Amino acid sequence: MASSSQKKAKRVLIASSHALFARGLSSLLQSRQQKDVEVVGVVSSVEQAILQIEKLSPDLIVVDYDDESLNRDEFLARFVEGEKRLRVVLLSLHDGEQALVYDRRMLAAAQVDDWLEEWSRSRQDEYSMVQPEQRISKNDNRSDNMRHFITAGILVAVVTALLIVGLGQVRLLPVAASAQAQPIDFLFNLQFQIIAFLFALIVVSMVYSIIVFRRKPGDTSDARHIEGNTNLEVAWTIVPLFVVMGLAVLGSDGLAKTTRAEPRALEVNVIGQQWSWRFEYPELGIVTDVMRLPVNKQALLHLSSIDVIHSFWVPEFRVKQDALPGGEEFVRDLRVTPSMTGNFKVRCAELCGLRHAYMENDVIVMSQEEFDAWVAEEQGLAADPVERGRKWYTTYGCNACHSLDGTPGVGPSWQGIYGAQHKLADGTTVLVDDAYLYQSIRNPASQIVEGYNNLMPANIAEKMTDQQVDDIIRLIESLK
Ligand SMILES: [Cu+2]
Repeated sequence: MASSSQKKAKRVLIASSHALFARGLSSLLQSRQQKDVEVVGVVSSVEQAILQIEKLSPDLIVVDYDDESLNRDEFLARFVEGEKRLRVVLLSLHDGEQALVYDRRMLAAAQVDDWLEEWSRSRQDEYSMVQPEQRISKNDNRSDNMRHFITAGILVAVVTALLIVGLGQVRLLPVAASAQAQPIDFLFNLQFQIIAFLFALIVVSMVYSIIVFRRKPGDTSDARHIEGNTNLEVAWTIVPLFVVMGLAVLGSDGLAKTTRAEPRALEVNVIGQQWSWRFEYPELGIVTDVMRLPVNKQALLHLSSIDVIHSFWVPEFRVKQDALPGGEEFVRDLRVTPSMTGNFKVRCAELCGLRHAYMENDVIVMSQEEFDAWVAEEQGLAADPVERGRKWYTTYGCNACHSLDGTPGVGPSWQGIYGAQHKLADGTTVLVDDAYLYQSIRNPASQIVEGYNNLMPANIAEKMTDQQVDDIIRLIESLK
């Protein structure tokens, strides 16, 4: 008659001599909305429990672990191992955060009700009790989870697509103008897409959780305690491992493609100096400050520097390489196959001093015919020494520091200095003539003009012939 209702509600007998324990546990169970748990009585000793057990017929005895006056072992011996076979839980409510139960597991307070629920469910199974409400709510949970999962998944896909399409509109990279740019851009875009997905995955999960799983008004319960999820942990270890290994394979392939050598490449010595570039075509006997390259033909650049470390970088070509000082053994090679004609700029990508930001020279990619025409023109040099001097002035980068029109620069302007008296840093005065100019070009540190620093590279004229130095002096003379 009363048996069915007895089985439905868990009848709990509390064993504690502290009134606060019974009250605390009751309110804990109530706050957990354990409506099917009923506290049927409170006892303060094993003897009392034995007396009450028939009358109250509890399903569970909760023993106050911290009550020194109780004999815990006796409770366990009599009710767990004895013929009664009751469930006994030793529970410590020492602090509000954790409840310590008899099998020594640490449970968060929030887990006590899970634990009780689990217990009641296994009991129901024992008695073949069917509680339809509970089954349905479990199925509800599962379909709820699936719904959240699918919704968040769709949002992640949408945000990823928006990021890729939206940021694809922003020109992050300049036009790709070399064969080497293809594998580099491919990898760049691939990684960009992966990063867009990861960004969406993290931000969507976060925002979705903040909005959908926020605490409802009046809900004071704690969240479910989760120990871990092995499947998830294995997945988030294995998946990135394969992604990174895949990227390593693609990266090696890209590196092989960008460094692939073509047999008949055009050789160019690229020399960086503070703060200009010089280009020598050893097979053609041309020296220039504007790099000219024929389209669709690989250029093999030998990079070096005469002073500090510079870095050769034409963003449209994508590839970049340092130009190091130190002579032959420090020469670095870089291969570029221009894939479209046009005007570009080489800039220095290594902070190299005062005018680093202005260390730009023109790079012109032209058709093979135009290139051949330029070579022919360049090989027949001008007859006028001043004209030639003007050429060496830019070719050897003098223009980086010395103006021709009186504009002050890092070094003295060349305008009007020939034949004048120069005051030197050591206090002496010198006449600017051929001998002085020759000396200043060949050995810049020997005589420093007052008000200027010793910045001119000592070996700047190493590659200049005496004829070229003389051409420059004739240019200076023409600026009187
Ligand atoms: Cu530089």
